[in-house]
Amino acid sequence: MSEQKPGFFKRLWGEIVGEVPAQPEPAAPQTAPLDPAPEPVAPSPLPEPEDIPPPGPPETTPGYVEAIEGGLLPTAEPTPAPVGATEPPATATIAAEPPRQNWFARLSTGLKRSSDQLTGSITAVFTKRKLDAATLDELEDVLIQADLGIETAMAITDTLRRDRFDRDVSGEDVRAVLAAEVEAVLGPVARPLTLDGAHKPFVILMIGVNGSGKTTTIGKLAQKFASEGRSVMLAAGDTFRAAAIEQLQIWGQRTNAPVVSRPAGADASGLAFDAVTQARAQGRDVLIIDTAGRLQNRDELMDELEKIIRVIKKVDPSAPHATLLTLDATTGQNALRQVEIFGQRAGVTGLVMTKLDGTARGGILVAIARKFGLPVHFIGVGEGVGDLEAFTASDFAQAIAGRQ
Ligand SMILES: Nc1nc2c(ncn2[C@@H]2O[C@H](COP(=O)(O)OP(=O)(O)O)[C@@H](O)[C@H]2O)c(=O)[nH]1
Ligand SMILES: [Mg+2]
Repeated sequence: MSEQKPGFFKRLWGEIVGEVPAQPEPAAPQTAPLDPAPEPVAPSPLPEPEDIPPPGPPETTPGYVEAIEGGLLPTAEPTPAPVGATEPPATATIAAEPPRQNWFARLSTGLKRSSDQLTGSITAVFTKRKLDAATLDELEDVLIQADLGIETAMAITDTLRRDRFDRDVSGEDVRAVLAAEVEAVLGPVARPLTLDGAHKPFVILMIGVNGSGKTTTIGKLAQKFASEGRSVMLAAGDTFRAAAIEQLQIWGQRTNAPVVSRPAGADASGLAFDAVTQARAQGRDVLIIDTAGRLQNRDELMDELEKIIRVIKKVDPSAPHATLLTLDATTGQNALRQVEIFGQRAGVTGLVMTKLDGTARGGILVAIARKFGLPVHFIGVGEGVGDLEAFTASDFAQAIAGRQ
């Protein structure tokens, strides 16, 4: 269990699994597969005002892609702004973090709803019943609906069938088997992000579909690295909207990290080049580069990412040293496609799963781990600067299995 936040994983468990048997989240992304192109990659579940599609064209134009950035093509007018790193002004207005009390209250509310459902479904199925074929089928359905993946669901039911068939089985027995199987799958992928000090700067490229949590995760990472005594620089590589640049600048102010930016509409790879050059000249330890996720089809998005990577390599052939893909846990099965496609084109080195605080679909991480074996470095559990947890297999397994 998390020592810093007692009870956190219990709450997380409620969020992840408690809702599973009753009703899968009505998350649109599941119906937005990456294929066939130019199908949606994934809609932003939390669109910012500028992301909301205007009435008319998006709905009426056949094939109009809404997935990335809610269907909006880049419309931002370039605004005059100086090129280069902006040191955070000493008097910067720092957006206030929501009080922790509110955060815990929100989680508690979620837990109550989840645990009610938990009592009403999983426990009802497994308490004081002999384990028979019908029970195993029900369990398999529950696990598959939890997005754990068919292989993991079958591994769990196979274990129970082998060890407990025709014997009494309790919800706790089932949860123990679930936890063990999930931990076995996640153990090999739970690997910390190691910053190799030989690279100065250590360049991290943050990629992922729009709304998946790239910019927020960059802010959280900047804070974490700064608190470890590293000097951090950020690059506002999502150049499509002024608001996206401002969002990163606010994180820069909060975390005291200079932000390299160009006016909205500028070429992202040129900005990345400048950023690596400046970070190197200043002897920064870490440079984190934000990217857009909203180009109108995935080829264009991937082309831009490839170009950014090529250009970065002109300054440092070994960079980027980490390419982190953010995945929104609420996206469900579509996350598998995102890993596949971003992995093919941009060479993902590690994953960060965000929004595990507000979903019943965190099981997808297990399916992703089993299929791709990519390192999972962090999980995002809220919007605040401190809401990034290092990923540990046993905590996650205990949480998703609802064990103390
Ligand atoms: N609840 C929750 N919200 C998050 C988390 N990470 C990001 N968000 C929110 O998700 C929305 C999109 O995040 P953003 O970082 O802008 O995504 P980007 O488009 O990939 O850069 C914002 O409203 C964030 O505050 C998380 O771990 N938990
Ligand atoms: Mg962003």
